[in-house]
Amino acid sequence: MDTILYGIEHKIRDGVRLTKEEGLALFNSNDLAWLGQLADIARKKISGEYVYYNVNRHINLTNICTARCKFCAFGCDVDSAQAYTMTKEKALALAKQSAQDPDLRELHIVSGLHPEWPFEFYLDVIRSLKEELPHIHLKAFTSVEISYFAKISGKSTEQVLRDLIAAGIDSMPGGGAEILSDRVREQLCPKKATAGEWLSIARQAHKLGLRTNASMLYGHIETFEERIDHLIALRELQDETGGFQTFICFPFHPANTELENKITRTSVWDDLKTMAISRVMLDNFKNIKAYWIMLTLPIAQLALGFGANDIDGTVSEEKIVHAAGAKSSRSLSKDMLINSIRQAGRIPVERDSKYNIIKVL
Ligand code: V47
Repeated sequence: MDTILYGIEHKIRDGVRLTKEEGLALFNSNDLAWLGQLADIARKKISGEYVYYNVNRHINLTNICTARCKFCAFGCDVDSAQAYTMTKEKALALAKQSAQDPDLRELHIVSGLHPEWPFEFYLDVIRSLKEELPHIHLKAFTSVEISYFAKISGKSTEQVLRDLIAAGIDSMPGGGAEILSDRVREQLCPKKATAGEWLSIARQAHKLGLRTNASMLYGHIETFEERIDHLIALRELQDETGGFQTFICFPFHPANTELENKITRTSVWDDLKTMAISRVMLDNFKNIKAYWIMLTLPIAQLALGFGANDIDGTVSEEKIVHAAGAKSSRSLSKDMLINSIRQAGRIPVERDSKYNIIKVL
């Protein structure tokens, strides 16, 4: 084994932080079983044997989006045949229907950047959901949406966050980070928040007491170096604020996107490598999520041996990645999640949205 790889193994065993060069050396290594072992060592130290899941529902208020990112098959123009919008009443009805399940704990709310809706509409939706379902955690709006709300309302991003907190959001999901590189964003998503803006909004949210998630969309035009820089940018912000709850890596799904004929779906090899490297680089993140919707359940289960300690939730009605050809189902029962965790030899734990334990199974 190369000396650099040998040194990395020692560092991980001793709990010492890896450098950018070491992260890159891991991406350039293809000893997947060894990488899995390293990630497993780090995972055991940081988060133990529990694997978390929750009971949640996604609500996407609209797919009409002014950003039209090249990697996205969900967003569309106002006059597209696929375009839809939801009224506040419709969102409430969906939420109430899901809340008939007494185990439902979280609504995950993200949407396209609608060209005409005012910020007040989003506040109104959140206020009504909170009023009708005060026991449900509202994980709503990415940093990209916060940046857009600031633009359409003329408010600062800090004021937008304050207004949303007053209306009832409890945390923010990790989407919209994509790759935190201006080069990549200029090519793929020039019309939305820059890398610096995404990070600065996450920082502001953490300072206001909101926990947020972080993510990375990989397997498109980014280099390994850009993946590592992305992970290090998140690690540095986490050192500063401690406000990230979970990291999630999203394998790019090309179907129905502008990149469809140029890029193929990531390999399982890359999915597991990226999961393992994320775990060992992000030494200050307690939770690394294997999002079964994007990975498929069998790969999410394998990912539990490559650093992951969370498998996301029951989801019900995922739309974003299914628009891009995802092969997983759109939702899963709790029993399916629990069985997959047990089959991997780990302990299933139902959690709430702040990682408080509801039930150890
Ligand atoms: O921000 C969009 C990604 C994200 C594609 O925080 C794509 O707990 C793959 O943020 N192929 C939205 N990925 C999903 C999201 C999320 C999901 C589950 C849990 C959490 C959480 C957050 O999906 C987007 C973008 O990065 N995405 N298009 C695509 N074609």
